[in-house]
Amino acid sequence: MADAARQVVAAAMAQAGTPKPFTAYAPSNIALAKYWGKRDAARNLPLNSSLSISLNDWGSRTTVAPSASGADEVILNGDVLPGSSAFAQKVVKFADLFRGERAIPLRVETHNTVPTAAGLASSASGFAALTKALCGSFGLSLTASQMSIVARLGSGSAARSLWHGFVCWNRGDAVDGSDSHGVPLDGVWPEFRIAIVKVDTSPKAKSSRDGMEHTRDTSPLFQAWPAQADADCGAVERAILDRDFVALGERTEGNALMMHATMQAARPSLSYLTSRTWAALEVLWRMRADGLQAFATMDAGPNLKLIFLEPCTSDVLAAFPEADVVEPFAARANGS
Ligand code: 2P0
Repeated sequence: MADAARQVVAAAMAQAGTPKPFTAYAPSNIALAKYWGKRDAARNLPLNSSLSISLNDWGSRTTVAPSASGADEVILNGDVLPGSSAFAQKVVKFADLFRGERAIPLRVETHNTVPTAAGLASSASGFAALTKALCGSFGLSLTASQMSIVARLGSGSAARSLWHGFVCWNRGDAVDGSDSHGVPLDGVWPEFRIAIVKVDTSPKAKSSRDGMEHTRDTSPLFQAWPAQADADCGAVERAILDRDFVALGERTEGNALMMHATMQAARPSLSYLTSRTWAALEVLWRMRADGLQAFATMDAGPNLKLIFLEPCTSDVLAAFPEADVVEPFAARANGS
């Protein structure tokens, strides 16, 4: 059966040159309206649309080059990885999409520019940067939308990491996934801030991929999710276009808590949130009752991401002194 991602790569690779060293950067992203659940696991197509904010110079910088050793080499943050490592295997498998049957050994070096202490997953920025670097190395002239389709195959959230700022990943309707890719929203919101509140650094028990499959298959609450998630995505987009921060924050937090509620109702129950997450939420909710306009969202892990506008920065940092604050629309460092 047709798969738009594989077809885009195969058609472009028919004209490809020999690989040259090429470096690309992609930002990490946080979903304000979440992706949780697939309608097609083989093509990695989502049940619902999602919308994110990119994290500016927090992301992945990846260089693809021919391998001098004649074998694939995968380097992460300066460490040469054994071929048996899960990361190396994912990278090699993704590069195989491009190489097909051809023996083209590659050296793939990735640096994550997200502070390790932030406890953020990097598969979104990683697969987006890898897609850009592979395309650049082989001299392929794919559009950003086409690269988003290809990156999606590596990791769904990577479809949103081809752009800075707010990005909507439309679920699309086509069976082959040709209309399931990111679309950047126009405009900037210079006062927009994200604080990463790290409450726990232990590794997650279940991957997102397994977690969303388990939720879809066993949670009686999940049947309510796809329609509500699409409605939330539309409402988040409208709130951004209207610069209505409270509407945006309320939808964002409600969407995240509903996603986690579907997991809690799974059988057996799945929870990425810990007592520390809930304690931090209670601090936030008390402050909000006192007038602070900050809202939380949580992904497949216990840490919180708070969204707020610049004038609230000192109040947020007073309550969460360890938080890292990201300015998504600030001038970017060289190369990002
Ligand atoms: C999101 N997450 O929208 C949601 C919210 C986690 C919670 O996308 O299976 O690594 O590789 O497509 O993209 C994380 O899942 O999953 C994710 P796959 P992915 O950001």
